Amino acid sequence: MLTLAIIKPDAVAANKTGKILAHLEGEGFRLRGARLLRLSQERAEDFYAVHRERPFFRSLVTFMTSGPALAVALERDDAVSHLRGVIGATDPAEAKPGTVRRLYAESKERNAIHASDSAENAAREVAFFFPERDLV
Ligand code: 3AN
Repeated sequence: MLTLAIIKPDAVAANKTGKILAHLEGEGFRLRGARLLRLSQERAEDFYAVHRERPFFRSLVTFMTSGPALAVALERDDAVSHLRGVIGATDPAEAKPGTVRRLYAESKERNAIHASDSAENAAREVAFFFPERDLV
């Protein structure tokens, strides 16, 4: 089963990309696709369309377009729910010790990593960044 993670601009800018990828590999995820990219405003708005009405939407889009991010397609048994556990709560102050966000995130918005939250969203989000031919 595949899921989608994005190592966000805060973590890429702070040179935490390698540590976060090592953490994910240590949890048994295998890389099936990887792309370093800078999201355009239009693409970021599309990706986060479900949050359009939330008060933090504009700020989230500004942050996600602020610099390079690394999108990765990851494979593992039970990939979606396992990755959600590994990344921890949205707010790093509330994330359990040892989770990616507790270890590497700066704040509730600048929270180092995105992970798909359902099988349906994982399928949409993997396809958003990786055409079938780009999955290895
Ligand atoms: P998660 O990433 O844990 O699934 P969501 O889907 O509720 O959390 O939120 C999507 C993204 O929006 C978060 N990763 C975070 O960057 C940002 N975000 C969520 N809630 C807030 C908030 N209250 N203030 C600022 N940014 C937020």
